Amino acid sequence: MRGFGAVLGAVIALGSTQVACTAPAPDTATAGLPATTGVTVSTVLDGLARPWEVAVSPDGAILTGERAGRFVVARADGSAGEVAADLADLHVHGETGLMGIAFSRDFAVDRTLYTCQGHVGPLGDRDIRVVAWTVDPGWTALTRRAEVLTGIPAGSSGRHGGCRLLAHPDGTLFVGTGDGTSRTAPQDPTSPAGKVLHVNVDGTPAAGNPDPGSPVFTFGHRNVQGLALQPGTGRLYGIEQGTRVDDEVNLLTAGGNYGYRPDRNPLRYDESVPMTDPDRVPGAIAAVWSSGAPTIATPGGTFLSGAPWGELDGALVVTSQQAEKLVVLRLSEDGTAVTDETSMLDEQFGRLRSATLAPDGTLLLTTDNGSGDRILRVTPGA
Ligand SMILES: [Ca+2]
Repeated sequence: MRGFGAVLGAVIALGSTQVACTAPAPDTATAGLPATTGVTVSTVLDGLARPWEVAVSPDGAILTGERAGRFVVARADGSAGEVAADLADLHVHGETGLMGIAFSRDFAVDRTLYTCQGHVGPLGDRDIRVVAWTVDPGWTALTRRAEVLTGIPAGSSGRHGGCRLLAHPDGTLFVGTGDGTSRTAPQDPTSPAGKVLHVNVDGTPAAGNPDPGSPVFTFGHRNVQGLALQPGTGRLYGIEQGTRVDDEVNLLTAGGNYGYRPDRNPLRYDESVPMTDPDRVPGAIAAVWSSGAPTIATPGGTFLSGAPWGELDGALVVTSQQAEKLVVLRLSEDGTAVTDETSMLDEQFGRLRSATLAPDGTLLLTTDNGSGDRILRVTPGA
C-alpha cells in the first residue's frame, strides 16, 4: 500500500493568478492560510454564486453554470464574461436548478454542451432534463438544440434533484440522478430517479444497460451528484449524498443495486433507512467508501492523474460541502476498497462543490458558499 504520509506536512503555496468575472475582484487568493499539502491554489473566476460544475473545452475555455441560471466563461485568451442562454424554463428550487454540465466528446467538431437542469412547463409541471446546446466560436452565447432526456422526476421540495453528467470517451452520457424524495423511485426500475442512467447522445438507452429498452444503468441511489471515471481502468464511480449517515462512493456496474430503499414507512419518505440496506434489498452492493456519521455532504469528485501529482497521482478526490475540504482516497487495485484516506484544503475555501481534472492535469474546483464563490485551480507542487 502506498501511503499519503509524506504528503501531509508539506507546505501549501497559494498563487493569485485570477480572471475577474463580473467585476475586478480583490486578490482573494492570498498567502497566510494554514499549511495542508503540497499544492498551489489560484483563482480562475470569482464573484460567482453557487457554480455547480466546471467543464473545460479543447480550445481552453473554462465554463461554469450557476445553479440559479447563469453561464460564465473564462476564455483561453484571458477574457471572461457571461455566456447568453435561453433559460426561461429553468426550474430553480432548493437544490435544483442548473446543475451538471459536460462538453461532448466531439466538442472540437460539434461544439456541443450538455446540461442537466430543472424544467418548469407552462402548466407548472416540473422535471429534470438533459439539454443539448451549441456554443458559438467566441464563447458569447449558447443556442438550445435538443432535449436529450426529459421526465426525470423533480421532487416538490427541490431536494434530491441530482444531477451530474459524465461524457464518456466512448461518446455516451452517464447521468447521476436524485430520487426527488420519492419513497419508491430508487427501487422502481421504471423510474429514472435515484439512478445512474446511461444513454446515447440522442437519449436512447446505451448498449449494456440491464434492460436494453431502459436508460437505467444502476439502481438504489439517494442522490448521485458525482461521477468519476478512473483513468487506466475505465471503472466508473458514483458519489452520493448520504442521509444523516454515510455519504457514499460506489463502484458502478451495470444492473447493480446500491441498496437505498426509503419506503419502510408506508406514508412518507423515510430517511432513517440505511444508505445501503442488504436486509431489505437482497444483493445490495456495499459502498467502496462511506463517511460514517455524521455525513459531510459529498457532491462531486474526480481522479487525479499525472506524474506531477506525485503521491496523489491516481487518488480519488471527493468534495465536501459541510466539512469544507477535499477527501483524498487511494483505492485498492481491484477498485472495491479504500486503502488510504486523507484530506486537503480543509476549511480554506468554504464549501466545495465540484471537482474536474482539466486536460492540462490541474484540478478545478467550485466553491458553494452562496456568494463570492470561485472556480479554483489546484496545481501540484508548492
Ligand atoms: Ca448505497
